[in-house]
Amino acid sequence: MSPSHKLPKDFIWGFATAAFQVEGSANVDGRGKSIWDDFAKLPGKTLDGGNGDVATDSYRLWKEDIALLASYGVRSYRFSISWSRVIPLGGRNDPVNQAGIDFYSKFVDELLAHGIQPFVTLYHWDLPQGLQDRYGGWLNKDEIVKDFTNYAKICFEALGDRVEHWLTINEPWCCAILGHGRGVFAPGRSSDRSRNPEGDSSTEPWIVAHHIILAHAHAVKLYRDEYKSTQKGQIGITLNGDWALPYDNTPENIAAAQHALDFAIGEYPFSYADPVYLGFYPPYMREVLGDRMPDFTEEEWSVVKGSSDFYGMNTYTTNLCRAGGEDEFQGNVDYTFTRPDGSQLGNQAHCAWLQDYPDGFRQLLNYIWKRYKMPIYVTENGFAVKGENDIPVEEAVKDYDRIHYFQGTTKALLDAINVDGVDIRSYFPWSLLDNFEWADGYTTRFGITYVDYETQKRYPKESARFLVKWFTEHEDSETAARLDKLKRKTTNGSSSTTIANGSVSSKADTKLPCGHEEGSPATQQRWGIRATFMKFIAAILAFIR
Ligand code: GBH
Repeated sequence: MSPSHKLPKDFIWGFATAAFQVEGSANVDGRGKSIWDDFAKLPGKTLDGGNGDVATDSYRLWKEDIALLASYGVRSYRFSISWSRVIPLGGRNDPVNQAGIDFYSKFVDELLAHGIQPFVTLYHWDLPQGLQDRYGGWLNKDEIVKDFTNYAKICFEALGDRVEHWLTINEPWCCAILGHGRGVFAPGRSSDRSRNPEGDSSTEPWIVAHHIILAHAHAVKLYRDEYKSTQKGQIGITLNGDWALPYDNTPENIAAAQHALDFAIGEYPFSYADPVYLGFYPPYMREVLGDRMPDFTEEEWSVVKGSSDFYGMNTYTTNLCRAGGEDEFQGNVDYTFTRPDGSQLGNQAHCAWLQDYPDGFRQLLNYIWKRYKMPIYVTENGFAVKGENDIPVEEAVKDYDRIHYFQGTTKALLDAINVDGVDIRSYFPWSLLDNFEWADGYTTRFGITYVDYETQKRYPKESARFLVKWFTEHEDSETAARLDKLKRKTTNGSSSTTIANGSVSSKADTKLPCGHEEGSPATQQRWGIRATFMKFIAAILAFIR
């Protein structure tokens, strides 16, 4: 493969998860409640009535999950820290839970021992319930900014000597709009009294969004002032945003697509990227929101502007945009996947909001690069195969629609880098595991690994095989050599099994890549021969010794 078809030097790839979606063990080792604990248990909040009490049981199965990552041969793992494990009640004067810190500390050590770089999110939507109860959580500027900064400080202190990549907050749009506008996510606030007992959708989302940006910015300032010079890491925010195409060539729909981007990349009805990277809100936001739009003081702006070392990007799809519509949260733009001629933009996923359209990914990467001129870390990208939850595991692991999606996005990624010249530094498919998909419960599966929720067994899907092979083949050879050395050094001379090339080194265990004794019939067959061979070699070695 010619060098121009490779990924750039030091490119980071791996898989992603979030604490509440995988950890479970809600009442274990001193963890306090998060706002998702009780919310998920209210009738009608999740599609299947699922909650986070067990999830993929990853708090208990953490070593198996890391062994699975190692078997895939990833270079990095993006996971999030549960704030209420570290500070059960959440606040700056509340007790710190050493058991929580110890858990993440040994987790980071184990990752590093396998040559896997931790890529850590501080906040992926699981606010301590204690702070929601005490002062309304994100609605209270003075308290939440101080408490989040204090929580961040504890994490930098405890893990910053080993963590080189920090994300402050995952997708503020979702906390603001889904949590305080539509009321479909915790804490479940909106003006819709048939849905939520409290809230004001016309003001709270903007207030919350505003405070999130400020809390993020203060955590970054703290890191830069007190830790960066010694810990030498990168820190930033990660934003959701999908590409927007005009529905047709009419001027109003072309304008609608730009408005969707202002509200989206700028983050839907509330631009996050413009304030963080450019130091202002998009004028269109002000036009729509008028005096409901909060503003920062000059002093606040000086903390907010430039408060991210990179552009953290979570993106999944592309929307066709039509002017009109009542939905302020989408910038009064209607979304569709159906073109004027009736055809679909791409393959439909299990969730209504997602279709496969890789060219949109490439265009979005270009748009962000031109607008913000920041290196881009793609921190989430993925697909939920339609009906995957309704078929047996043997079929679910043959996830060809997901492979199709990733074939498209990996090619788009490479073209954006090598043809368009966009500075992209990481790619994390969502998700390592099928997991608790928020309001969808467990009905929607985003994993590249299938999880049987009854047994908690993990089964690599075909898409995992595709991705691992693709990234292994496209890694720059110097980077690969450097990272392999790290792995060999830290794993005591043995490189672990990777599913990319199927090679098994001398000291690698004979376990399946799913980290359990057995896999699906298909997986069993594939690994059975290799395992038998390994046992044979091990027996000979034992005999010689
Ligand atoms: C990510 O958000 C999350 O970070 C992750 O936790 C989650 O598991 C993953 O997506 C898969 O969903 O039609 O109004 O309900 C992705 C961004 C923004 C995509 C909200 C879905 C639904 C809008 N999400 N969007 S709505």
